Amino acid sequence: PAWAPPAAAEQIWNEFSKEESTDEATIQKSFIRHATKTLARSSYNMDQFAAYQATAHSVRDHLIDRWNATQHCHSVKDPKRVYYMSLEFLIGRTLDNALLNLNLKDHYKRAIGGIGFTIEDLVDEEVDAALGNGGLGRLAACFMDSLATLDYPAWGYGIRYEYGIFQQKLVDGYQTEYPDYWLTFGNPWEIQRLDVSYDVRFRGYVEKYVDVSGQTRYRWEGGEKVVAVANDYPIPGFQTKNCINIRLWSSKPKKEFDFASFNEGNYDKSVEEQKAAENITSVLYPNDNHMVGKVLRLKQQYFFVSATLQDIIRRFKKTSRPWSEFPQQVSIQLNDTHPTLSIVELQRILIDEEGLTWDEAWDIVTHTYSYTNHTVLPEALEKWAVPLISDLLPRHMMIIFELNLYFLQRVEKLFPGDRDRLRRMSVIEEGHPQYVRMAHLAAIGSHHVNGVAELHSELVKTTIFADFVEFFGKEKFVNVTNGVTPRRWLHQANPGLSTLISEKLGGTAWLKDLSQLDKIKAFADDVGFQNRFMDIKYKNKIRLAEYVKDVTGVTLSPDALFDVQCKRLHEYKRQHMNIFGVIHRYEKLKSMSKAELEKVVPRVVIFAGKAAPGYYTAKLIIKLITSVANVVNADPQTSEYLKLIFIPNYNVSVAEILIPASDLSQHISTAGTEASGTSNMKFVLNGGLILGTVDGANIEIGEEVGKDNIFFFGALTAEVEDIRHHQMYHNVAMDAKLQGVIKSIQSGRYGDSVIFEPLLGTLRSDYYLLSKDFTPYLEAMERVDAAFKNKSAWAKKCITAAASMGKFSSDRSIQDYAKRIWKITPVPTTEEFA
Ligand code: OX2
Repeated sequence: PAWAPPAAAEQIWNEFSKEESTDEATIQKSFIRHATKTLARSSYNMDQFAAYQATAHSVRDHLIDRWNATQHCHSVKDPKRVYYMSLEFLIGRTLDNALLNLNLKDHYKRAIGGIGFTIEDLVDEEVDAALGNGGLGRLAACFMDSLATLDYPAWGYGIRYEYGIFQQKLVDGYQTEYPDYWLTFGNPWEIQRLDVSYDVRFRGYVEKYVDVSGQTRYRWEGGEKVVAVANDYPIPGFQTKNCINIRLWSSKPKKEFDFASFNEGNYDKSVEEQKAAENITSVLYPNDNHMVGKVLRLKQQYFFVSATLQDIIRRFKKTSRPWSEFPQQVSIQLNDTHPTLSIVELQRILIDEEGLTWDEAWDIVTHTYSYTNHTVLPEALEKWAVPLISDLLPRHMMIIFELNLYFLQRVEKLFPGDRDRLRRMSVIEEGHPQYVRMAHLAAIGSHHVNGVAELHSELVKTTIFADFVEFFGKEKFVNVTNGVTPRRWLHQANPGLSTLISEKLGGTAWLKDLSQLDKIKAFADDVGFQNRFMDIKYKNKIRLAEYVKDVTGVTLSPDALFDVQCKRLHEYKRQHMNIFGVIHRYEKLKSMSKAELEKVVPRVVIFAGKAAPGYYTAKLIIKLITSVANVVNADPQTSEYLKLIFIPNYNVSVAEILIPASDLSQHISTAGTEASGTSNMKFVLNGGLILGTVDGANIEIGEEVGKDNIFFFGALTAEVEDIRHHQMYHNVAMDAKLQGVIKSIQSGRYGDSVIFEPLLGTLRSDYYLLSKDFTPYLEAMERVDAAFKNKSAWAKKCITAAASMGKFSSDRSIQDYAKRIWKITPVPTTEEFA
């Protein structure tokens, strides 16, 4: 039974568990208590990092108080909760974000200043929590901020990787990868919960038996077990008491140590099992939008799924409701197919362990889950070899075959004799070996499937799930356009602009209701406002130029047009089209007279982003960028008009400097390939314009900001297939300007061109349509240059565009999910719990 304080002690508990006050002296006392007691430092043994740690611990106390209050409130009120299952959470740094969300920044600034440190310096000491690859992981982090801010009873579940996404360094212009051991100096933001742990089984065998009521049943036995331990990461809402939790699992051995082996002198073997268990949560797989079928990755997925479901079920069982009420209490969102085994695992628990019938169980499962699809690119769709799953999870493989059979029987009923349809829709892809198509499994086991932007959600319905729409009906397939949190991506990253907006709107309420930004449009023509707006941009460009100087040694002029493309390296995102465009620009500058040069808009082109370590072509694109940069930046004839930068090790913290400083950002994926994109939203929100294709969320951004305030170009999604076909079978010549660029590379101007041949070779089949889009791309660039020359008109565009971004708050996305898919309502933490 749970312990309760004796009546006489209750008042003591209440009194001393109250959140500390936030006056200067109390903060200083808390800082010094943590410096001396938590860290065992003293005034003569302090440094900036220790000061960061002490500050973090002090802020963490506030988080924990609110976290406790929120948990207490939720367990008393017992509302329906949403569980956001994601193999990635790209959180970035926490200190600044927590201070701002808790509204404590000014208090800490003064208090820490009084002790002799500067809060901005301390913020810079923190290492990023980089437990994600790119957009998908960052989306999860934005969603957690919105869930907390909007008071929804929500949990995030994920893995506490010991190594996050690798650190990227440039060696001779090539990407080289270094491990991201982010936990070296501890992590003040996590709370290890050794008391919250679960066994997770792998391998073993399935036993068939007859139970007391004469039913044939199965149980999964034997194999090996590891332990999942919880690590909690508090996520504070903005201007609310609510503080929710991301629970990240780490793996531990079940048997600490094999003493028998040890005593026999077999030291290696005695620690082997321990190592293997710990390995499960060692490292994040560094592939974005690309499936690699490694056993350890499958182990990660099941480990995470098993621990999470045990935790959810334990919480559900506390209130002794019947199983039939599970979907009224629990909504589980699958962030892509990575956690899809959860569907199978819940079915297994319900029939094998809880004794429900297959149909009762399946009814609960299919009313609990919903699934977000983030891509229609074939190489990114997960499929696991049947022998792999059979070996690791024998009972799950049985259940998958069984649910597939029942499903296909229903398909057969609706479309009798349509064998090709059965083949297309099956969860099992036939072949040697067979594969399990995770997207089919996720769609069959979920009540809703959503895409992440309008166009993408249409593509989901007409391509990968066309047959499923015919079978289930179109209501199951919905759109929830992505969003970004304005707290981190404007208030925190761009304090200058945030302050200006608050001044004009009379307070900070817009940060919780981004549609209010609309009122800023009224100032778009106001020259005084334009100047202030562009002055903030200018200062952000200086901040970026300082950073660039620091990491690359190159000097940038903030008067130039800053043109940024920062995202994971991928052929579909077409960074190579951008660098080919830069080469074209450079060659043109070289051929210009002095008089012509004087009319040119100076430009700084900035790239940043990581390539998957095994993605050869993507890595070659980086090498080409850095090779061209070496030549361009050293050319006195053009250096006033063109600079080229590759910022290494792009991550959330770099994005926070880069995004507020851009005049133009590029989102130039081949139409139909980028599901949404989310940095496009951040750039416009920060007063930059987009050069983009008619793809993903660019389209909806264009609808909001108006066609004069975005630079669109390129083939449309509906044309892409025909263009590919035509190129392939009709000997279409390559675009002449692109040919010129290729020649320039092959001339050796940017170093030995032989190394770039494999990259140039991709242009022969040109799957991503660079040739088709190249001239329109260059023409769009000319429109950008012309527009940038008119300072006031440019400012007006930027202001209008930024003020039109209300739709793209992740708060709106989360409200969409909550109302239409999860059916949950806000539960604010009221005073009696605080
Ligand atoms: C990304 C998508 O590529 C991107 O377009 C989208 O904005 C983001 O997810 C968030 O929805 N892995 N990463 C993604 O998809 C996959 C698969």
